Amino acid sequence: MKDKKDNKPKMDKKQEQLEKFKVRDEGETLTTNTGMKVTEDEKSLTAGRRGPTLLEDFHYREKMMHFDHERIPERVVHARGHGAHGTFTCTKSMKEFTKAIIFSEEGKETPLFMRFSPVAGNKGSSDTVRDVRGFAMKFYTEEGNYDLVGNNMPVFFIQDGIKFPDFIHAVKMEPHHDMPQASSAHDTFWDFISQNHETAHMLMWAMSDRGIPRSTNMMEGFGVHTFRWINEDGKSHFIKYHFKPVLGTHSLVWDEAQKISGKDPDFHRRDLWDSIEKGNYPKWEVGVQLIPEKDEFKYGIDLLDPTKLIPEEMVPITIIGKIELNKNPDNFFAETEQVAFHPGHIIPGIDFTNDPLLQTRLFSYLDTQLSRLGGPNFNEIPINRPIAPVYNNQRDGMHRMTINTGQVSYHKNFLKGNDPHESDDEHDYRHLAQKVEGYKTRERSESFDDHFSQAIMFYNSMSEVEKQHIKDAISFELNKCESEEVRQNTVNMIANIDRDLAKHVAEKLDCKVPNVDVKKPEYISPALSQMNTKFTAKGRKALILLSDSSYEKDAENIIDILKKEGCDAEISMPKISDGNKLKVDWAVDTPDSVLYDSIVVMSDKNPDPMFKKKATDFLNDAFSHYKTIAPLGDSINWMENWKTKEPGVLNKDSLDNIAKEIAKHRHWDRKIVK
Ligand code: HDD
Repeated sequence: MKDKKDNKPKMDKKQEQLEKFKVRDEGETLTTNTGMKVTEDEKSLTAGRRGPTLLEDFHYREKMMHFDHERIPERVVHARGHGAHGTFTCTKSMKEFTKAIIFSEEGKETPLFMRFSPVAGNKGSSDTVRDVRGFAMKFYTEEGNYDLVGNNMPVFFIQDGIKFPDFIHAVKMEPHHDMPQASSAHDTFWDFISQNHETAHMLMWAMSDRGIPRSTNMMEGFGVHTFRWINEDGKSHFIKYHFKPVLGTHSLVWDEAQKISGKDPDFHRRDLWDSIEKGNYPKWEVGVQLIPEKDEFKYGIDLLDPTKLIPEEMVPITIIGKIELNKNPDNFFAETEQVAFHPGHIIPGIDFTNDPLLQTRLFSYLDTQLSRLGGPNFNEIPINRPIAPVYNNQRDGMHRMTINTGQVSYHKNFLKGNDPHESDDEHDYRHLAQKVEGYKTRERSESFDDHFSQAIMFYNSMSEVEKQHIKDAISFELNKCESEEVRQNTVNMIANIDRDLAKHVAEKLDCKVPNVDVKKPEYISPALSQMNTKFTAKGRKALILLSDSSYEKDAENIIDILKKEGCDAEISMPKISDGNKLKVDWAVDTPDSVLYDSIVVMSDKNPDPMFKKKATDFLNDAFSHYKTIAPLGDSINWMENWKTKEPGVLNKDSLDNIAKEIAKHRHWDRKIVK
């Protein structure tokens, strides 16, 4: 819902609730935590002007005590993350299939908070590492919080959560020396991969371009597991959630991603923050694949196996809503750090399946909050509070906020007329009456045994460019492994996916390719290739470098062309004081080519030497990252001749096409010398 005056989102119920907890101290006097006004905050209390500090200094002690304890344990996985508030709007009523209040009425808006997070790195690591990205949503519905804790990839590395600690130990830093930070390029990860072939499909995703997204706003999201929807008649459907970014799904290239990690480790966080501040609200279309219970076995793919997806071409996605992120948090710790997701936070109309990964997750998320947030009352923290009222007999514990009145805190009771009482409303949540039988066992159904068909499908659904990126990524990562056996084991494993892929890696790393009869792909899913996504200049950013202010007019023209297509531009000159009319964002030694989607240079013959060096580097870097560039004026002579004839290299005659060229994302048909 938008406020008509300034197009800013109106305050929803969650924002109204959060507002009550906000502290604004403009014009206020400093106080202690007990509210006493403070008259001196810079000098501790000492015995004499040059004497020792006194234990009596209650103000100093309170201030230091709080500071000493202001860190909490970071998340054991997904430690680094950034988030925002927004709105989910239902665009197609799904009442027929689910009684979930958020999906049952066209036009219904539900407040939500989303957090995005690489998995392996520590809280202080970088945004653009190669990794899976968390895609976690908390919907604040009138019937309770609904958490959908997904990823930007639709499958997972393992089939059963009992292996999660093993997998995470393998991917995170090795315990003896705590390296490498935020990277899967090391022995233990690849040892795990090559000893656990169920990882094959997800490995292809992680080593593909999906592992290095261009932007949070250009990431596809997935619920991963098959869930159930239950309608008012108690009828169940299987569903899989999809979130399609309106800007399309796009990625960085590996060299660029690594350089960004140094130049701006907050690249994704900053981009999300800036786009919301500018009113370019990130958006996703929300869709589901619906599978009637009777069709559970129709596709030959076990819906309970989280290493498998159902191709969109097999079961099409029905678009049921949209997400818009339209408000940045006011306080990172209070909101983004303290938000606590849990796949078990559901509402009537939603239910689980027996996917063994999902089932095990249902234990872990509650449990982990105890050490992270210090006790069982974390749902009382403002960001986690439901907008639905909470009444039960749970009491006390660390940091309890509510004051539950009265004598009675148990069920059943006579003294309070049995309140709070159980609901007898048919609409409210009841476990689906599912027939379960069998022997207790630690065995898995044979339908979980096929580990390679979908890895083969994924690899073969990629374009040649994308396949090459997978080959390069695996070679890079394995090259960082010290154990020759781990490298060979991995080549042995990927030989089951594609011979050419295995050959490429083996040749680079001096391994042998085993003779494996690779299965023919059973199907190809074009929707998996990022070549078939949406392309737009919206959300992109160009850097325009000017050697002097005589080019300001030309720069303004380009900015106009770009702005019309929703593409931002920043200006750099030798010094920021060099601008005449135009605001100069950066002195030329501050920005970097890798932080932009396009580089434009306008220069005369004798620019400042630093400007010339930087602008040449920027153009060459952007060229080798397949980006649109425009070397204008004398800068055309700073590039090798052949490059200026390559696709996406504009000159003064083709400059008007700049937004169209940027919208292509990358010019893959460019010859790049590697
Ligand atoms: Fe998990 C965090 C997503 C498997 C145990 N997970 C976490 C977050 C996301 C996911 C997005 C960050 C939430 C946030 O922003 O606070 N996890 C997934 C997906 C999985 C998955 C999509 C597979 C389909 N996770 C998984 C398994 C287990 C866990 C199998 C354990 C059995 N995950 C956790 C956790 C975390 C977590 C240890 C760490 C912090 C937290 O929960 O709140 O409980």
